[in-house]
Amino acid sequence: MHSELTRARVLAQYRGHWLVALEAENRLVTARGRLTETPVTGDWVGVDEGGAIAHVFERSGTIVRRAPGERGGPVSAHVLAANVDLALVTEPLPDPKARRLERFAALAASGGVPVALVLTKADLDEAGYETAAALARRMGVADAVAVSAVTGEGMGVLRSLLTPGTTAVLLGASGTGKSTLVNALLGEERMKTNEVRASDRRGRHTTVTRELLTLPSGASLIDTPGIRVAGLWDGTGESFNDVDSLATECRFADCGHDTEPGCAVREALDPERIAAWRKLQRELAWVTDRRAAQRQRDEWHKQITRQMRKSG
Ligand SMILES: Nc1nc2c(ncn2[C@@H]2O[C@H](COP(=O)(O)OP(=O)(O)OP(=O)(O)O)[C@@H](O)[C@H]2O)c(=O)[nH]1
Ligand SMILES: [Mg+2]
Ligand SMILES: [Zn+2]
Repeated sequence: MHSELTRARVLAQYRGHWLVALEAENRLVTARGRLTETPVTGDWVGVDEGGAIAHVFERSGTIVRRAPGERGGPVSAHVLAANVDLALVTEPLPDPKARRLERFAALAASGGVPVALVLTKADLDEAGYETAAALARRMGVADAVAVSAVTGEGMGVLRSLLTPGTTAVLLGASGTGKSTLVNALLGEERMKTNEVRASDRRGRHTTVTRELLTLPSGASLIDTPGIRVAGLWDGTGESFNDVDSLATECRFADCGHDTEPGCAVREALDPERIAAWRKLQRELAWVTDRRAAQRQRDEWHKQITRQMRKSG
């Protein structure tokens, strides 16, 4: 069916246009008719002879968040990147926020994407490596690195995580130094970077598109705009395996790891870790409710339409 299509990778997504990598060249293309999915950065697509995307191949490893919508409005999914093998979750030293790391890690894990912690700006913190190791232990993440684009510290370790032929994505708040890392790995100033605000060290949302770049090693890396709201959409994946496995040893099967006696989770884990888990669980319960209500409403609409057709 797709024999006349050329396979290509989406490098960047614009309004109604996509930059795709064809075997011989990069080309800006449109889309043909109604696609089952809107192509996103990292997608493998089929481009037809007229130069339009006609097919989106099945994805593996996606970064999906809840689209930031209006309060009370419908909830929907926003796919940030597709066919990702590793998420590099970034937070800056000397004061990396565990909560933010846990949220981004959950987002990646929920799409089946393994996580590595990347603590940036290691030149500003002498204990960066120890902090990275401690956070990784707490979060149950195997790979953690403290890097500095200024001194080059940790860049070798970071490079070793980026296997040729695989795709990694940088995920983190604005100003954490994602684009600076991309430039350091590329060996050229390809991406624009910007100083953080002096008052509160927040970034200025310099990067505005999700862009897939090929590193000299042959690994692909997706730079993303700093995410303001990383709302969960579909569970927390394996990012809270510690809570989940300890929970089987709690005295009560429905233990909330709060004030119940015989709680194995509270016995073993840091209260802040449990608090982070609880916060994300509450948010997910809300999203799941909203999604169920929407599905019900859609179903109801369909039924009404069917009945009106029959009687009309
Ligand atoms: N001291 C120090 N500063 C760094 C390092 N890496 C990045 N920065 C600085 O942090 C600021 C923000 O870096 P960017 O690379 O623009 O951050 P970003 O994460 O891409 O931000 P957005 O595109 O807005 O999401 C810049 O002023 C960088 O020079 C580092 O290793 N050490
Ligand atoms: Mg950037
Ligand atoms: Zn418990």
